[in-house]
Amino acid sequence: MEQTATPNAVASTSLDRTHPTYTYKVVLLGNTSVGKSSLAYRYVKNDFKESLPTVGCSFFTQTLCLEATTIRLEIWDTAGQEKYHSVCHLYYRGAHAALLVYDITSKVSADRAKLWLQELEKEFFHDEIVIALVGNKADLAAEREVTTEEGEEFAQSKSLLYMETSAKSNYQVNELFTAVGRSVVVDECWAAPAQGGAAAGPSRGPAPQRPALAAGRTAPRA
Ligand SMILES: Nc1nc2c(ncn2[C@@H]2O[C@H](COP(=O)(O)OP(=O)(O)O)[C@@H](O)[C@H]2O)c(=O)[nH]1
Ligand SMILES: [Mg+2]
Repeated sequence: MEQTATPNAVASTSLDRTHPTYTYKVVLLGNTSVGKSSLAYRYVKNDFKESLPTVGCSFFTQTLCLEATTIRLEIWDTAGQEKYHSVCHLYYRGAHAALLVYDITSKVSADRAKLWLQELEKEFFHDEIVIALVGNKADLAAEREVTTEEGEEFAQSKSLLYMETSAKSNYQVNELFTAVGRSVVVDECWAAPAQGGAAAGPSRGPAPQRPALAAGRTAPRA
């Protein structure tokens, strides 16, 4: 795990100069204990621990190979400050994607995910950030309080990506981050079409006329 004070995305060049590697910031949001740290740990370390240590504002990095490009995801995890609903602006700043995580066995956590979405809406314009709604702990289906349909419908109504996952049983964790990575790349291509080159990814609803990126967001550079 690394610590950083430089959240903004950067473009670097891999050894093969025809394949620049872009770094995108992905923030994890959601109530305490929904499995945010476990999802990051599963994705980056392919492991699961019943109890993960709480470290200060930290991020994991993971390289993701997509069809036409290689990107690096900088996955930011909270230090538990969500308990007090006090996730600060610096945490969000420059984020390209946010994962709104809830626990499928907790209706309360799903309701709170909607509040986290409102927080994000205060910080970002709608098309400025890729947002995925994530119903974690899918392995606990017997204790389910939130149906897949409920999650799906809410996500669709807000044009969010949607996926159920299990950090514990490694269900759809890679798929989640791959879908988010693809969506971010597609968004950046909309923002800077002349510098395109990314493959098409999953859609978040009808293709809109993309507005320019707001200040603080960095589009890929060749
Ligand atoms: N059954 C199950 N437990 C999980 C899963 N993900 C996390 N947990 C457990 O839920 C608790 C909270 O996980 P953690 O990742 O620390 O949540 P965070 O507070 O959102 O970062 C821990 O006991 C984890 O072992 C999952 O997919 N399935
Ligand atoms: Mg945590």
